[in-house]
Amino acid sequence: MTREHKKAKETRTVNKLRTPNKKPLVAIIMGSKSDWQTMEHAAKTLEELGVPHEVRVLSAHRTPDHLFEYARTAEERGLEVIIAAAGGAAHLAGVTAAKTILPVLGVPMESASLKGLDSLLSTVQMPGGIPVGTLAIGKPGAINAALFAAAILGTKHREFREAIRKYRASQAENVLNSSDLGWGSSASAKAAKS
Ligand code: RP5
Repeated sequence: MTREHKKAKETRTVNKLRTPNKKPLVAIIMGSKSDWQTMEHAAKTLEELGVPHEVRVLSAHRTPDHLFEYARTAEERGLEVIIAAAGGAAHLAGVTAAKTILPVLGVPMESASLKGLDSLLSTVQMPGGIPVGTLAIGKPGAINAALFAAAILGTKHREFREAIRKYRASQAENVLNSSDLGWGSSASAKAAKS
């Protein structure tokens, strides 16, 4: 298999519809398949919440015409929220927001040269009039973008509100289960002896 064939195959793998039986309500788009390692955390979180979604690689710089068409038709195709992730001179979220009135959540990718500060600033600093709701750099931003998307959907679809409630409860339980690290009691016993 040539390098080009391999690349195309990998891109098709990322581009698949994640919840094939349901109409996607959320789109995760990203500037490059190299962003997938981070953005799969958004997809996993949406899966956990039962939110139907699709994933596409689309670039503001490398495939501008495809991006325009995708964003322009997103609303009529039934999408309700778009999560857009890009790194470097990250225009993906802003350009997408310019072509749709759907809420667009931007996730700045951690870049090699500037650790994502470039991505963060170019995603967050939108001029007044075209908003992009920007999340944290990298994995936490990817997870929170999914949770935020579900919260937006939750204002209209009760099942996603309930899914977020369960997610929060299980998160709290996990923290409480890990809160006894085994040193608390012996440390206080030692302190009591001295
Ligand atoms: C951006 O450039 C992408 O979103 C990615 O984060 C970054 C690097 O892309 P590759 O050179 O890895 O394709 O457009």
